[in-house]
Amino acid sequence: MKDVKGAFGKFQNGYMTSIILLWLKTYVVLRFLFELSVESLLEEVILFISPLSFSILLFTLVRSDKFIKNIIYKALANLLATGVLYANLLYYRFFNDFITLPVVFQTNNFSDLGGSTATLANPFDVFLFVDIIVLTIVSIVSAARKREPKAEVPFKHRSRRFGILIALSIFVVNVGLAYIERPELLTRTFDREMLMKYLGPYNYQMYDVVLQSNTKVKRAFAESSELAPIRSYTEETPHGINAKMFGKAKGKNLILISLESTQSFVINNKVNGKEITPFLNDLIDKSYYFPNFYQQTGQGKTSDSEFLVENSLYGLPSGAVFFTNSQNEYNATPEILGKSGYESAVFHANNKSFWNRNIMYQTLGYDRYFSQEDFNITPEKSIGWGLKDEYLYKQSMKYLDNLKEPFYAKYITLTNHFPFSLEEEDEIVSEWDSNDGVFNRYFTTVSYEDNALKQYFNRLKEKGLYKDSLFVIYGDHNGISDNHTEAMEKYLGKPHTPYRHIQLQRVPLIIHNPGQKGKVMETVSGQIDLKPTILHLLGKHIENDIQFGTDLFAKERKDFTVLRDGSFITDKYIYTEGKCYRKPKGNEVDSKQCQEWKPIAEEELNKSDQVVYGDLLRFLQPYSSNDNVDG
Ligand code: GP9
Ligand code: MN
Repeated sequence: MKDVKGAFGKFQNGYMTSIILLWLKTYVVLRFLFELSVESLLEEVILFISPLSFSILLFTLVRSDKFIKNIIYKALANLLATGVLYANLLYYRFFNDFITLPVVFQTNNFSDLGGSTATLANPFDVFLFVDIIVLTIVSIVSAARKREPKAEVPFKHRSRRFGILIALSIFVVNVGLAYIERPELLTRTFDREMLMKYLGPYNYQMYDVVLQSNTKVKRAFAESSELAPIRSYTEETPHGINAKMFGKAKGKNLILISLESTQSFVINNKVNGKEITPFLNDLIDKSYYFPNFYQQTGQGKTSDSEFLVENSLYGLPSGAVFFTNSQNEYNATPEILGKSGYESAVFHANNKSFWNRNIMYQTLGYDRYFSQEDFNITPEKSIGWGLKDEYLYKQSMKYLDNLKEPFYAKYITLTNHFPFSLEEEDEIVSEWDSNDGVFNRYFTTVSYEDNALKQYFNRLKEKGLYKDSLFVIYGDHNGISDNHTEAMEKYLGKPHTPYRHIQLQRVPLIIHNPGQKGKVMETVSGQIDLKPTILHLLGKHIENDIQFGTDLFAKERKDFTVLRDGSFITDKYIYTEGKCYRKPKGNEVDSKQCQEWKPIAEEELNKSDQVVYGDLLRFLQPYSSNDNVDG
């Protein structure tokens, strides 16, 4: 009890008052001056408590027994915290985003901001600093009144420890509640807006510093000599070129469509007697279709798939590489195509800071990013995660019109995202009838996605853009997790085994070059293979690059692909959870059968991780491209 008194008892020292004022003013700014979407009572509670732990910690750490020091430290600490808060507010008013370390070092961002500070600042902002001034004056006056300042109750070590303990406990409760809303928030990062909402500005800023410093440390220990063995490894794998296919779509626009949570098992399949994806099924008959194409994402989900596709590098074993390594040097597809005169743009109607896209897309070399703020999103046009796919496509047309041809346009769809909600009027197939609502609804949103794509193709045809474009359409990752195995078993009529789990990681890949004949390509492949495939089709072969994938049309490519958890698939076997299974029945066989591939799979992932952690592409000579390879 004495500790409680020691830590909090002396209001006149301004300890508690400072804590409460910083907490409350931060809350008010968070809640009313930033436009954070607070969607539930729990989110309200989290937002309310989020600045408290840091407030306690800060004033506990700086508290001193000496009157003058106490006054000065308290004021400086408050000024620092309020400064961070205010900097975020100004930054938000300009960029509609929060400060993260990489942008602090991008000088153009801050010079933009600096030039506009006068317009961004509001006279009422001064109230953010009023408490500091008032508290300081009150403390000085009360100090002056005391005859013997040293008679102040000393702030014992025990009391400081107690204050820290209270701060940590509140932090744990804060994070615990945040995890109820968003499991794995700290390991996967997700979105700056979410972090700000769930951690408060100070904890968020500290988290950001830890995350970015971790990356910097790993990078600092990397040396250019690490590059040679990795290059010789990636060059060992045949990066063949199919002479007949090379340049098949030369000069065309590239339209890449990431189908949210779309797995291959829905292709050419039915629900309640109706085709689930009639448009894709038709398109497949006029395209190259890859039934053995696997998703290779990790915790970064959609963003990992983007990373794999654009760079032919794997995402990381934990966290989202879009957050952890957004400042690396890459040779990504948009940058490469940009050097050949392509204008590149991404269309995705979500918060731009989700998966750190607004930062990462600059690094990857995109010219434009059309995000939530560029679309007209109304409740009628939205469902689940936001703008319905049909409006994403529809509203993108005017932007597409303004892109210089040839262009590279990437669409990231959203409607087929967990929990797969759809209004009845948008249902093309009806829900399936198991006990599992999520699984039943999945068919309706996949079918909606398929139909929206059909409308998009019609629009492109009307505009005359269809024939001049190469289409690459792929599923980003699985949508039905192992929480729905019972329904999946019932639907497929097959027991769920580790073998089946891997086979369910197949996502559709359709490469459509208008006018071509359809062909089913059985090669075992993954998202890692898309970059060389696309570039070769567009007639670009990149020297001086590190790519772990292989052109899907190359004659000498091996039937082999590795998933992020180390599982792998060959033409005959699947290896997962330490066991080897024979295709196509999935019976377990002696693990020796898979043995020869195991070290290759490990090496593949390790080498790619080494490239990313060490930012090794910065040591490469600038790439050269050879447009006239004839195989
Ligand atoms: C978010 C969207 C979905 O912007 O890409 O992300 P996911 O949860 O699928 O990774
Ligand atoms: Mn996704």
